[in-house]
Amino acid sequence: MGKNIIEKILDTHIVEGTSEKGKEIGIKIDQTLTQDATGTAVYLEFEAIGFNEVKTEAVSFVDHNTIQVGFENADDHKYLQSVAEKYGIIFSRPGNGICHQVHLERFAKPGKTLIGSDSHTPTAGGVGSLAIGVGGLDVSVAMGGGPYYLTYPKVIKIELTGKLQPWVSAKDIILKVLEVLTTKGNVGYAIEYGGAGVKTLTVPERATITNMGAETGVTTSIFPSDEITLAFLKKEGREKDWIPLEADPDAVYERTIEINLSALVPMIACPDSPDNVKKVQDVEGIPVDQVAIGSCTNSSYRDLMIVAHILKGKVAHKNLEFGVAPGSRQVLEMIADSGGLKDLIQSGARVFETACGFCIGNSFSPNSGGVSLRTINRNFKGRSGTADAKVYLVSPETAAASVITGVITDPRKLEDIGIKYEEVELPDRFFIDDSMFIFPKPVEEREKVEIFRGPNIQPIPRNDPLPSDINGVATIKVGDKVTTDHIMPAGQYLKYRSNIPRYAEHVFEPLDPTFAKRALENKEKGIANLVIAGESYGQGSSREHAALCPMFLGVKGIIAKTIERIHLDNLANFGILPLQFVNPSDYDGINQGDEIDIPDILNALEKGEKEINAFNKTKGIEIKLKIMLTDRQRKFVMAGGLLPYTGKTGGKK
Ligand code: MIC
Ligand code: SF4
Repeated sequence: MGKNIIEKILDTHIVEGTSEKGKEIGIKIDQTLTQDATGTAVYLEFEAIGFNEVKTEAVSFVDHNTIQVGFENADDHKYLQSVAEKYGIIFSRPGNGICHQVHLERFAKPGKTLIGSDSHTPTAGGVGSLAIGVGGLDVSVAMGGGPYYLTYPKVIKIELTGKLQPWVSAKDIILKVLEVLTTKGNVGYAIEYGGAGVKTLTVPERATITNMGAETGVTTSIFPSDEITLAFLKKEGREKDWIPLEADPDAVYERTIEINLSALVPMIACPDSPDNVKKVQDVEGIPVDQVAIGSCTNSSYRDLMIVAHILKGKVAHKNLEFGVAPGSRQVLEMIADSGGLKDLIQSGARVFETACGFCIGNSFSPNSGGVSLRTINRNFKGRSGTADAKVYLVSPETAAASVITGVITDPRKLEDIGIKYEEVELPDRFFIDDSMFIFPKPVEEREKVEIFRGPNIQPIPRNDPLPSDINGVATIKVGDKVTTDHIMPAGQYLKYRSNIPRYAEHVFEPLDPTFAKRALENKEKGIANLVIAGESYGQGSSREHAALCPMFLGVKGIIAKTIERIHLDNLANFGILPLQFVNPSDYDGINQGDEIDIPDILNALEKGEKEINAFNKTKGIEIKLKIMLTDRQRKFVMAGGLLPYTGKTGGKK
């Protein structure tokens, strides 16, 4: 039987387990990436485990926390740079660009495995790399040479036919995919693109699609590696990295979804979820307060040049604020060179630094109740930094059209005001300048490197072993689709990522600002905190802080209808029990504040039980729960997490 692309790459990287869908396997990892906001924890953990050098091609990027109000972010940058120099990691200096964009340009390779401590790592799937977003501790282990464990995924094929019409672009394709697959129910799946339509898409366009595949919750998304991939790698001076990669003609898929590109129209994700997708024409006319173009989804040369072309000779509508953040230094240099930057400046764009910036909510927040049109990938409530803002996700074309009119506008209408569609030609060679990377020194020189630890760098706290019985309370009850942005908000608190006790003060703040205090009080009284949740708990970001900080507050278990992949692994890594209702309707029988016991839990884990009974003492009801742990994970959850299991403390001070 033939293989699809994902099976081909997995099967050449398996080091533990067998190629059986739904079963846990361990794979060898070729490349790793980290970014600063998750990276400090990754390297504290790497040090705690006691590794002396990296075994992967590892890159450490600084792109998230570049606002630097106070000393904290700068402390983090210095820590990261010194760790990189010590252990032989490539360091991408702040200003060099967003990790995924830069990795795609300079490092991503077809056929290789990549894991990154950021959920949008699958961006590299645009060149045919098997790229997966994971929690930080999993990256530390892989950097040290350990396998990365995942469930062998079931593969969905998205068959692209036809060709995009003018004013419709890659973002509209992935929004269409999100309309079909939604943001929940896709755990255990991966997406592979195929069909004649693939040949009509350049690598940056493919990368927009694989990037935002993260929002569906699949393990990864990938495109074949073909002559278009080769052409892209040539432009980057990396043709030697190319290998051809395609599915066998008789490859088997779990399900096939067909999208006819010729029939696709501009799409928009409405507040407050990336799957609340509509046609732009159906929401046209809504007044816009802000347009923000950038992020790892849509800030390539092609994306910014189409915006520059649309806005040439125009000024942003007086009722809105307009900002652009180029994805990388390469993109910025190239739009400067080709005149696009001038057109943007003349249109009134506020040109931000090449970083995540507004996408993570640390700057350019919208006004109260404001409508913000963004080319980014997430519009969760409050993520922009303004709790009641209404964020819409759109293509660069729709964003630019709306900059001119001041209202949500279908870009196809631009023709009515005399703006002709012009395809953006990619230059033969991209601007290549690796001078903002610091490459590893020879091993002898690394020994002398002193690691910088400013006051913001605190060790990773250690969890206690799991008690034999859990006597707990439902400290909080939340609904469906609670994201890691709800559990562990980023934005203004990002600077505490390396200081867990301080960051933990804000756990669940967007949903219940009293949670952290209440949880700590319970912990001090020896009462276990339990979180009751609906479907798709922990979707969104890979931040392990959404497990680490609740752990610090004494959270012992999450009882949910379903839990998303990366978050589930993070919970296990830090010794929090991921439990799912056997009967989802039991969710209704629990109220916040109910006392809940899970007797004999340790014993159940030891014996490999798949289910356990919990008792709601307040209501006198028994609740059947599935224990969502593999045999491998059980061992370390019993010990209080992976670090205590391996006898490691939480990092040096
Ligand atoms: C995000 O887009 O939510 C982030 C910020 O890039 C996160 C990582 C983080 O929280 O640091 C992600 O996607 O994993
Ligand atoms: Fe940065 Fe936004 Fe991409 Fe996350 S989604 S890596 S915050 S640009």
